[in-house]
Amino acid sequence: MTSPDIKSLFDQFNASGTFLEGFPTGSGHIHTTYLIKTSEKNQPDYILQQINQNVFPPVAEMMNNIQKVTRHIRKKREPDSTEEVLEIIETATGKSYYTDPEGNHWRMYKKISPGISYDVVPNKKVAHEAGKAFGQFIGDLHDLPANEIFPVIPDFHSIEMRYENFIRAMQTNPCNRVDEVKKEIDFANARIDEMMVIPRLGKEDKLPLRITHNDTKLNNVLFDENDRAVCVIDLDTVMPGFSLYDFGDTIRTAANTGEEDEADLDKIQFSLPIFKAYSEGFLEKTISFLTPSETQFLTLSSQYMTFIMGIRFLTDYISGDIYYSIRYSKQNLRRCRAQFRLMQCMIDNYRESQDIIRNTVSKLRGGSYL
Ligand code: ADP
Ligand code: GN1
Ligand code: MG
Repeated sequence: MTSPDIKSLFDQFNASGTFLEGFPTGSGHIHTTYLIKTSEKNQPDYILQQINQNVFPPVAEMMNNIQKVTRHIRKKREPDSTEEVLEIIETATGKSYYTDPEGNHWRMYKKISPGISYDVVPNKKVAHEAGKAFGQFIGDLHDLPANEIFPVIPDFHSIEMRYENFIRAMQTNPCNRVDEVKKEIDFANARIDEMMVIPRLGKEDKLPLRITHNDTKLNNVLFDENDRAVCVIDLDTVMPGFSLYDFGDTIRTAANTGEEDEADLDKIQFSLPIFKAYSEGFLEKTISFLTPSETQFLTLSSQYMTFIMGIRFLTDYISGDIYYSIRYSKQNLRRCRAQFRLMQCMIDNYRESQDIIRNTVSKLRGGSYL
């Protein structure tokens, strides 16, 4: 692919400041993201993204969701708040994204400054702050009617759907990779039944449907220099969902002592202190509305989200790496192995994790776990 002309793309948007330079940034797996710097010190920098249309075909609906969500949250912020809300920069014609002559869709955000993102958690404060930020996010959206949000990727966290896709990929075996991943397939098959607990609760209406973020990995919250969380980003998947998904996915990324694609599985441990710090932050902001069935299954949700990502990475590896962007040839397989190892560590630490949740809930509820 030829490099895009970042300057002329920048010119399509209603931005202030003069284009100085633009280069790739971030470690997201979905979009192609560029940082644009402007010449003036008193003007913002920008984030330009080429939207991944394979993953998000309903682009207009997705951008409309993001407009609604950001406007809703912005109305709730005090004018002097240090927390920021993602800000879409409109095009010169007032649209939330620009379509180039080849049909690629582009959008631009104001860059959050300094906007530090972490792939691996550096300390407990970051975990606690991330918990508060993602907890607050669900709370901020509790009064946004669910029918106003378009389900951009239906069944996004449905393990049934992900497992079916995995079985189909194994049967098709387009790249002859199935023999290489027998151990991972066995792990998935051995764990699937237990993971059905959460969807079953959903079907029995035991989990309230809320508007959730659905992609709460640690690097989707930005921090300032003092490790305070300032902005939740990557709002593409904001949809009706379960609070458990949001809790579990940050634990998957933050309580892992290794990278998401760590090859040395001995470096992957489940950090109970980080689990505790995150849980305390998340519960501080959500305890007023979470139901007992939600708090009871927070611990299991970390396994659920880790398992689902392991299955998705494995499916993508078997399918020939068509969904997630990869930097080297077996990255999806390494990501899968790391998820399954992490899940095993979570299983080994289940009792201790559940005690942490119980104690935190009791403390916040003045002595009662329920
Ligand atoms: P992806 O879906 O590919 O993960 P993201 O929207 O999360 O895309 O963006 C990728 C990365 O770009 C983020 O992890 C973050 O480092 C950076 N980024 C995105 N939006 C902003 C923003 N508004 N301000 C600062 N950095 C940003
Ligand atoms: C993707 O966009 P990004 O990199 O924040 C993916 C998530 C996965 C994550 C795994 C739309 O998130 O669901 O949890 O990779 N996003 C989408 O790291 O599929
Ligand atoms: Mg992201």
